[in-house]
Amino acid sequence: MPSADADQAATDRRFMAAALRYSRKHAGLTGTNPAVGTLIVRDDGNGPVIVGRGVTALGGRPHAEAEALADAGEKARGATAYVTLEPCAHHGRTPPCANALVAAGVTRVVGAANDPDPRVAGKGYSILRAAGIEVVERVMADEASDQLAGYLSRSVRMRPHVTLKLALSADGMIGRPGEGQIAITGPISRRQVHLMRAEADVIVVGINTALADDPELTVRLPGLESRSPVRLVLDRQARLSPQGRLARSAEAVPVYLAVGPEADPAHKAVLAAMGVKILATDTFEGRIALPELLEDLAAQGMMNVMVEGGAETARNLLADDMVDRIVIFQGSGRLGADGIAAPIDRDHIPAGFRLVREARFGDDSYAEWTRGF
Ligand code: AOF
Ligand code: ZN
Repeated sequence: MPSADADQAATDRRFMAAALRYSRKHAGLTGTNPAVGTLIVRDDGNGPVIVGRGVTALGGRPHAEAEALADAGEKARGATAYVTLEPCAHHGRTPPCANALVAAGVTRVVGAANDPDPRVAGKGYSILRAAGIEVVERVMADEASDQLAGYLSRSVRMRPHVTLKLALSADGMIGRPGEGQIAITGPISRRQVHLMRAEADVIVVGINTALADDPELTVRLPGLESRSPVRLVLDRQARLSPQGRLARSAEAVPVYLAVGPEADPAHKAVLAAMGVKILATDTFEGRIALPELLEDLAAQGMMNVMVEGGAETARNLLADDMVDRIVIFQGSGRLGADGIAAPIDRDHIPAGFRLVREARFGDDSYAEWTRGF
């Protein structure tokens, strides 16, 4: 017979997993605020039942706890709250969530990730404990930290979380010289990539990819078209073509161009007139200084960066140790020995990364590695 404690731990993990899944509802839609989830659960003798749920509202406020408590109403009294991030302790537009949980009569709080925001950082749990509430910390903390990686990275390291996404052929190529975009992976992978884009704040490509592939880098999934993030091209010399898809769509979905001091002012002016935002960036050893650029993006509120190519950009980011997650979609077709070799493949994942997910999308395989920080 499992002990009561083990039963409780299993129940806590089950509801925290549900809270984490539910929190994804607003992933990418909460500005600089983390997308948190809260479930209010009570057991009146017939087993635990969810009586209130909430996620951080669009734009970041109200917070998830306030939404869930409003949903639960009087049923929150005597209930357990599952929160994917430590409840806040500071006065924003609304009172601290920790105080709201106390006022609502919640008797037990189960938390996942701790909040590094200096206004919170342990104070949320202290408020709860001081009020006599039982607190259990760090339940499914790794999963929560993974989901909140962008927020945590920006808060702790002052830079966004960086995902490197690659589409590889079966023989480890990312394309063929001079052929632009060619289908390497199938339709299910494509939709997955678009979903990843929808949850990112900015998509990054190098200028060679922008010129060779003429990509759009938007979200083209039914119902999610408005979720296209900023598109950023690393373009030291400002070579982006005004005739290309990126420049031509800059009024509809923002395009940023990270340029070095040597970029041609006339060309910059042409692109700026089309709505492209020029980011004057430091260069280092003949290329855009990626750590500084990432810091700038974090200062602008960006938490999640997704890098879509090409090989040189990927190599530079890896060399600068700026990659936090590696995602590889691998198709079943071969491109041949004259293809462009992948900057990294499944057999050469850098030390410190661990495999966290594997899947099959139609004929393609998918694998994802992350590292903590
Ligand atoms: C929570 N629940 O759902 C979220 C929290 O600008 P403010 O006042 O909204 O504060 C932002 C901070 O609030 C953010 O840095 C993080 O510490 C916390 N986010 N806290 O209790 C939530 N999104
Ligand atoms: Zn709060």
